[in-house]
Amino acid sequence: MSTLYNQQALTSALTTALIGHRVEMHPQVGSTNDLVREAARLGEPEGLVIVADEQVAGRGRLGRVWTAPPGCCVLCSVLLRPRISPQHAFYLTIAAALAIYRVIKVLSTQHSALSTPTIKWPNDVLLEGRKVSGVLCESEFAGRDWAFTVVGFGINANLRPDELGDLRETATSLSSEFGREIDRTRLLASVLSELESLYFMLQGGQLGAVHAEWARALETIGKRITVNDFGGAVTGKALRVDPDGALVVRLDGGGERRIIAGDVAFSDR
Ligand code: BT5
Repeated sequence: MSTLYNQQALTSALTTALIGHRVEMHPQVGSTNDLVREAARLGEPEGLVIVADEQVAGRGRLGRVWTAPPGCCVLCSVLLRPRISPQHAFYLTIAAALAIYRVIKVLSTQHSALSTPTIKWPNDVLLEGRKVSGVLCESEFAGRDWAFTVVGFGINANLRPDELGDLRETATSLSSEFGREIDRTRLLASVLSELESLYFMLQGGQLGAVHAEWARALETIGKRITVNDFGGAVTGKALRVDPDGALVVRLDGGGERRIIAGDVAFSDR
């Protein structure tokens, strides 16, 4: 039986104080991140949540496409107006990935055959080594001040492997791994609750604790990787993440490189 996934059901399932004080749910949008950004520019207070059943222009980072067939995934954006220093903008990505990771980890404990989820630096949540969720945070600044961040995330909830098309090798869904339909309302309400508690930790200055939990969940550390940095591809061993979220790689050719943004692939060489 399909469970209800609409504005009223989500509003009643929410246990948050700030995130979701206003919820909009749309059958079809371009990108939920765009709608939240427009509202933010018009002065919308933080906490707005916009959800769509389908996106026709869903985005990943660096202009990549986020693919999700209609009616089966979680596609959501949240407006936040952090009071911490703009130099910590990356912590919103950390918090969102961690919120999703926490919820999927709890769900996966009911399935002893599955390994626990992991986070692939910086923003992918993986289940059984495949991407089940991605995070896209977009921030705007006013001078030195942090005006707002749109925290967007997609979670593959009820997707059959054949619906993943070309992504089949690298992506998965919760329903494929758990072998049952996922209640998207409860899933999203739980993620928003975790996101709020991590956001409150950040606002309260507990950046170190949030960073430490994220770092522990990263599967990337200790592995041999190739990462497409802005300056080209580099290969080496992922050593650690710095406090600003940068990935530190010991290069095969010697020396260390701090990677600020890039795509990691595991390398056997
Ligand atoms: C992300 O980008 O992973 C961020 C995805 C954020 C999507 C949400 S949905 C709500 C909100 N509104 C938006 O418009 N976006 C946000 P990135 O790390 O760049 O990963 C993108 C790559 O992931 C693509 O190039 C594909 O290889 C892969 N991909 C695309 N769709 C996928 C899916 N459904 N599941 C797994 N992988 C996917």
